[in-house]
Amino acid sequence: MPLHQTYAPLRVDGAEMRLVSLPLVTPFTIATGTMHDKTFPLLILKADGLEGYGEGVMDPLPDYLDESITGSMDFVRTVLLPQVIGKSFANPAELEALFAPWRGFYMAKAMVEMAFWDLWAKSLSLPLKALLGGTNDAIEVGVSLGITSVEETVKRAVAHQELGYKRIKLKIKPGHDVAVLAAVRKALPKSHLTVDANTSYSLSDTGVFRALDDFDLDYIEQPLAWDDIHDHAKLQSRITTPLCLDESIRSAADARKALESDAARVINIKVGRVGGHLEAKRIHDLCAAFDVPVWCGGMLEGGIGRAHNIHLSTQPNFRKPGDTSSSSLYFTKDIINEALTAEEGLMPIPPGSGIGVTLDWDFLAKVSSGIETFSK
Ligand code: OSB
Ligand code: MG
Repeated sequence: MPLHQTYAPLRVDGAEMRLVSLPLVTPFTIATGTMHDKTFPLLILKADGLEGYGEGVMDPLPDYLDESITGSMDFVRTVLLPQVIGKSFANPAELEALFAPWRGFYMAKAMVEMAFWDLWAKSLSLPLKALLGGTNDAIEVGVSLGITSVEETVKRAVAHQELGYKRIKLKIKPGHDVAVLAAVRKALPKSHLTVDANTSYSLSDTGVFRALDDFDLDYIEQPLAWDDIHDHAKLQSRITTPLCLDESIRSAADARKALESDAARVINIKVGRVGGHLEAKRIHDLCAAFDVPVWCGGMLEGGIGRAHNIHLSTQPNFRKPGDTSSSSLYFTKDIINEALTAEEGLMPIPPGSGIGVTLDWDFLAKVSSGIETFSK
């Protein structure tokens, strides 16, 4: 079903935005810091008695990319929602076009756009994946393991391999790289292994990446600065392991530059990072044209963001396992009624229209603050 097709317009009657905070089962450490809980804005858009859900992936402070929860929520409240509420849209592209003039705020735009996709899919009684052009009934998933001691990392990598995860991703940072890989590779000689440096190295560390070439990694994710595609191309020319970009790709235009300059041979797509499902699809399609595989990254999402990621990952060029692992690895209790659980590394697509999951309102009330309502 072509996305530009005009359907009966859907009028957005109102919205609700709140902040949700869930404790993490285990603290999650990456090169830029440690998370003890997951705090995120949840947006509900309303139309025709239906509700569409979107989850923001910005962090409290701008340490992954340049958005923060308070800054982005203010932008949603004062700029984006007034552009949407009381207006009618025939499809997500019409809504996206209204946001095009604004620089940055990718995650803020994505939260609103994603909620509209869910609402629109529900109004058409279709699962989101059908509207995105997805074909799979389940998706392959891996797991992302935070930084801990070498010994603990080996234990956790082996345990997740035994659970059937299709790929194990290890977070690295300067001083915590070659030795941890040597130990995990020894324990798991055949597993698909990758590393994610979250921007913590520079070109002067080329020796570290040459040493990592010995461990048969599927790819090395985002070793260099978040805004530097050029230096990634230089690094790729010096090593054999494929590079994968995460933070550096904010748009299909960025993806084109990375692909044309051989700065990435794999791309991690996160809907929030690129401004929504439409831009995610453009990147997906462009990578397919270059015969470059993509996979779906994660930001430790709650159930709403996780369900969006699962539908996104059904598109055919998601040819490598994503980070959308079981929500029970992160939370003892999630804000949705349905369990999102991978078995043997396969995550089923939640059935039903839209993203296919429903909010546990009683639990949500206990973990929410600052509920705001918007209407025309
Ligand atoms: O770089 O992919 C990343 C978590 C928080 C911030 C950045 C990243 C991550 C992850 C975890 O790797 C992915 C997940 O399990 O959701
Ligand atoms: Mg990453």
